[in-house]
Amino acid sequence: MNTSKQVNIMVGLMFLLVLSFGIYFVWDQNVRAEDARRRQVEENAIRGGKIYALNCRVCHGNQGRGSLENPNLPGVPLNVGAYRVTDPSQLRAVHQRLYDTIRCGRVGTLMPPWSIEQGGTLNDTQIKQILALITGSWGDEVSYNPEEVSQMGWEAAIEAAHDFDTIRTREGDVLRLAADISATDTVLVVNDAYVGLSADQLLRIEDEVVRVVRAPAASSLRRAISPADTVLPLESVASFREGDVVQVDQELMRVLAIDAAANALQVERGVQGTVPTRHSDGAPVHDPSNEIVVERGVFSTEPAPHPVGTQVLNGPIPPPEGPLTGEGGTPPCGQLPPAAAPGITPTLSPGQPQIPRTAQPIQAQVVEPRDGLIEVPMRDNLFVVNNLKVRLNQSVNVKIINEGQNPHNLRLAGPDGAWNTGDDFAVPADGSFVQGGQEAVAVFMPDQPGVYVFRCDVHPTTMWGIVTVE
Ligand code: HEC
Ligand SMILES: [Cu+2]
Repeated sequence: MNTSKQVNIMVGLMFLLVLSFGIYFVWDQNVRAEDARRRQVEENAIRGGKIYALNCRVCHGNQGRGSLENPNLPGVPLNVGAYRVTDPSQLRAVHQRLYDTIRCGRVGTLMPPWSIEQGGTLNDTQIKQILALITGSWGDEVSYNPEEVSQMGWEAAIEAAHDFDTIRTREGDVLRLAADISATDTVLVVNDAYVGLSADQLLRIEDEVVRVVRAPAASSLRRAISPADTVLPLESVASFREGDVVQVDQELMRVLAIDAAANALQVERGVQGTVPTRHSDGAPVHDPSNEIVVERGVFSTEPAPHPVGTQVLNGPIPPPEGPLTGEGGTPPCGQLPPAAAPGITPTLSPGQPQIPRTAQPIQAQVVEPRDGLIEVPMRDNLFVVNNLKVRLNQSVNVKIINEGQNPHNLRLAGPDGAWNTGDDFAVPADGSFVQGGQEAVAVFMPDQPGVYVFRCDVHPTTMWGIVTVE
């Protein structure tokens, strides 16, 4: 082999080496750019989750499932697949609608305006981070996996809610059950009841919500006391009762009398074999039994047994009932309710649920079946027709047509007037929802005359109507 051939081979190899470095470099740049984009959308969705937990869960629920999570919540479900779109033009429309609603609120409902220029507390970036949470995409670019990103955001929201609701004990542990409770026990023993509970406060234990009936007696000394003092000056005597045994440091005392005017307890010192000692200013004075008397299964939850060690969290804050957005003042930007003919006030059959004042008006125009079919178009968020009339013992096909983008359904409370019971009539019949652009039919066979209400389970404060059976 001569030298020039060797040189040529060397040059060729060097060239290949340089070329592969170049390809690798470009490829690596792309991968890094892609990684950075993923991280950006994920981080924004997670921030959105935290902002959500702070501001929105009181109405839309800890998990973002609103009225589906708990019928007491007025907010619509936001943690649903329908918002996590993968089509770019659809994404733009969904983003715009959510953005307008969050910025401006929705007139005539409880949804308040959130943007700073509308008197709210969120800046534009924070609102867009909430959009990343709901849709799983950042900006108008569909993300690599909207479903996965949105779920990350909702997990962050649930975790943040848990953190906000955690109650800490004096030892720095979290508040927990110190004994098992059955579904009917009304006294909870906890690891430390000196955590500032008050009567009527709601607590959350797993999926159950309980209401504090009697908060454990607890306050603190307003001044230091000597071993001989029989008057305890307290910050508040409100939670104490005569006859209680209370604990201060290691000493137990019996409450003989309560002087509400002086905010003081008269006590017998050193009972049950304990020794009177000096106690300093600010020392906790409390019921040593660590018992909380509660009402079980409130806030539409079910009483259930809970094992020892289960965390006891601050419960949900009951959602406000008003004022409605835009009520009595200038309506905020956009989102005006659809112009509706003034509604009628129907006379419902006895026992039917009351139509909430946030509901769409009941139309004067009555719609009856044609060839055994009633069509009920729906938009975001209303029944386009909501005053239906059918014949007793005649089966009729009820078809709902979702012309909007949100999920909807139609549910009749039935003659028993209660939701989600055996005599309900629902479209779709299996209790699912109809996504935007889709429709569903179910056969309605009314066998009792009367005037019944129906609503959409996803929008139970706004989408309502009536069916007259005669
Ligand atoms: C005081 C209760 C309340 C609070 C707090 C609240 N919402 Fe709402 N929100 C509602 C109600 C009620 C509706 C339903 C309006 C309707 O039926 O059209 C709604 C509707 C929405 C919708 C429209 C859904 C759709 O497509 O129809 C979005 C988005 C939304 N809320 C986001 C938020 C966000 C984000 C926050 C927190 C920053 C928040 N909401 C806080 C009550 C509330
Ligand atoms: Cu609906």
